[in-house]
Amino acid sequence: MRDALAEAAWKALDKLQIELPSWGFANTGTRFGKFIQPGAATNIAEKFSDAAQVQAFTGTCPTLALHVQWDLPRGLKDVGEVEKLSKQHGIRAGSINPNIFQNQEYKYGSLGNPDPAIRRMAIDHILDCVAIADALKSRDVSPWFADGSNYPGTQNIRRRIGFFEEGLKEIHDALRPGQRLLVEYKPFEPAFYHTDIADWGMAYLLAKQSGPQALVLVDTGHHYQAQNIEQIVAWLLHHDMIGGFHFNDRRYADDDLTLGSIDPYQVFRIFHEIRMCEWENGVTADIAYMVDQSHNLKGKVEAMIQTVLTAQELYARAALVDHGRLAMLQQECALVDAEETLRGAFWEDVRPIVKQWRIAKGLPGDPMKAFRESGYAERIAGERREKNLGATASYA
Ligand code: RM4
Ligand code: MN
Ligand code: MN
Repeated sequence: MRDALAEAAWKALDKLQIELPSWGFANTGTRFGKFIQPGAATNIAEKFSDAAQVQAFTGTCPTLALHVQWDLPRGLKDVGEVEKLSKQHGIRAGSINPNIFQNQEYKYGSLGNPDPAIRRMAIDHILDCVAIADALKSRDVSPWFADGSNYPGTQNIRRRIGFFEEGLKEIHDALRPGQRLLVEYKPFEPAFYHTDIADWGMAYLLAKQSGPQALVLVDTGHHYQAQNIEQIVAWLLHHDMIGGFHFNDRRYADDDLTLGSIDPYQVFRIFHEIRMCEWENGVTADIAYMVDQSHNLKGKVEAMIQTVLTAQELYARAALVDHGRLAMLQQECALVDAEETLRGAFWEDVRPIVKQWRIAKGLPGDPMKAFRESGYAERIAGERREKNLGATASYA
C-alpha cells in the first residue's frame, strides 16, 4: 500500500511543471510604497539568473513568464536578448504578459476605453505580444485587464462589453496556430466599482466568443472570500475552458502571498478536482501552472523555492486520493467515507516521498537548505545592493 502511494506521488511529481513570474524576483511593494531588497533583480538578466536558481534546486521550473513592458521594453527588438539569456541560463521564455494597465493612456481603460484610439493602442500592444510570443516560441499570451470604473453611472458597462468582444476577437484571430490567449479575471482593484472582466463567467464568455484558442486563466487570489474556487475549476474543466493558473494565496483580497501559506487545503482541493477529472477522462489536462506572487518582505528566490516545494507537496497529496474508491463512495452517497478518502490524502505527510523523488532525480533532498548553503543570496545582495538602493518605483 505504501509503495503504491509513493508510486502515485512520484508519477505526479514527474508531470508537474511550474512557471515562475519574472516580476516575482524584482522589488515590489504596496500602494503605500515599495520595499527595496538589496538582492532583488534589477533587470531581465538578473531575473533569468534567479529563476535558474529555483530551477537548479527544484528541477520543476523550466520556464519564466515575461511581462512585456518590464522585461522587453523595446518589444520585438528585445527578443534577441531574451533568447540569449534563455540559452545562457537554460530557462525557456514562458507566457507573454502584455501590459495594458501602466501607461497614463489607460486611466479609463484599455480594451474597454471609450476612446477608440486608446483601444487601438491596447490591441496593437497585445498584437505585438503575440508576435513576441511567436518569436520566442512561447505558447501563451496572457493579458490581465485592469479596466473598470470607480463610480456608478460613469461608464456604459454594456458598451464596454462590446469593445472587449471586438478587441479580443481581433487579437484571437491574429494568434498563430498552437498559441493560446488566456483571459484572466479579477473582481476589483484597481477599479473599485465595476471591473470589465470581473469573474470566471465574464472571462468564459469573452474567451468563448473570441474563438477556440482563447481560454480562461484562474488567478487564485482573484476571488471573493466565500467563493468556491475548486468548483469554478470543475466547471472550466467540464467545458475544456481552463488554460492556466496564477498561483498565490491571500487572506483578504489579491494579497499575492505564498501559495498555501494561508489555506493549503484549498490548493489541495483545486489539485484534486484536476486529478479526478484526469482520472475519469484518462488524459492529462492541458493546464499551465504559473506562479503570480509578490514577495515584498521575504527573500525573493527563497520564497519562490518555498512556493515550488509547497506546490509539489500539495500536488503529491492530491495524487494519493484513491479515485476508484472515491467514485464508488460518491455513487453510494457514503458521505463520511467519501469525505475521509479525500481528507485522508490531505493529511498524509508526503515530505519523505518528495524528498526521495528529488534525490532519485539528482536534485538536493532539501532544496531550501542547499540554496542557502550555495551563498547565492549573499552574492546577489552584494552585487546588486547599490543598484537597488537607487531604485525607483517600477517593477522592472
Ligand atoms: C495583477 C494580475 C496579473 C499580473 C499583475 C502584475 O493583479 O494578477 O496577472 O500580471 O497583477
Ligand atoms: Mn495574475
Ligand atoms: Mn493579481
